[in-house]
Amino acid sequence: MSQIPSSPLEIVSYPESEMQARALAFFEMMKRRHSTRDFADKAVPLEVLKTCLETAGRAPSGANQQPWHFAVVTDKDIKHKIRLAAEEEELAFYKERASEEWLDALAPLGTDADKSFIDRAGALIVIFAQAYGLDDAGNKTKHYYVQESVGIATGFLIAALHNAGLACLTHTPSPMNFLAEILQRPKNERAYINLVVGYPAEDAQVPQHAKEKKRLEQFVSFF
Ligand code: IYR
Repeated sequence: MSQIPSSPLEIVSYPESEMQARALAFFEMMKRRHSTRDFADKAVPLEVLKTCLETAGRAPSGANQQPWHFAVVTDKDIKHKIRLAAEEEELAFYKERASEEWLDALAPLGTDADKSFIDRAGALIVIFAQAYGLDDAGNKTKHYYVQESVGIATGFLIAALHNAGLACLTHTPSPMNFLAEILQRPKNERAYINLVVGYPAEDAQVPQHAKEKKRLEQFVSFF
């Protein structure tokens, strides 16, 4: 490899038995993660969100360009504005835009155009993908593997939030241009996911369908 400035990789190695115990403990923790639409009407600690966002910011990305922006919304008026704009799109989706096939696929989840959980949940983390960069002079710079990079960072964030004891829902109204407008994001950014974050309601439910996960043999092959 060519000589580039570098520093040692800080990785902790474990004996094999401990590796497996740690892998299992993480799996047991992540196994309990499910999206929910039932949130408690309760503020979430900003400090916890910030720490989880630090984790998201450590995701690998194309050419380390980190082509993401996370807009944290806890202001009730802005959340409400987002709820109303989302419900307008969702109404059109459920009434006209969605194909029969799509509605059939969603039926076991029981979703509809009611997005009142946006008002209740303590925070929205609206994730934006930077389709291209803008240098100091305002010129466009190319970004690589944007969707992959933002997807990985979102995965890091979801795992971090769950680990901290918060629930979330990946909400993807379509189209979601209204998010960039309301949050006044620059023209190189596209809303990627509206992550609804909060304490779960005491009786928070998970649809049975969401618990039906493929077995390892169904989604993994070894060569
Ligand atoms: N955006 C709509 C529809 C929806 C689509 C998929 I794919 C889902 O997994 C869930 C919902 C909504 O949020 O209701």
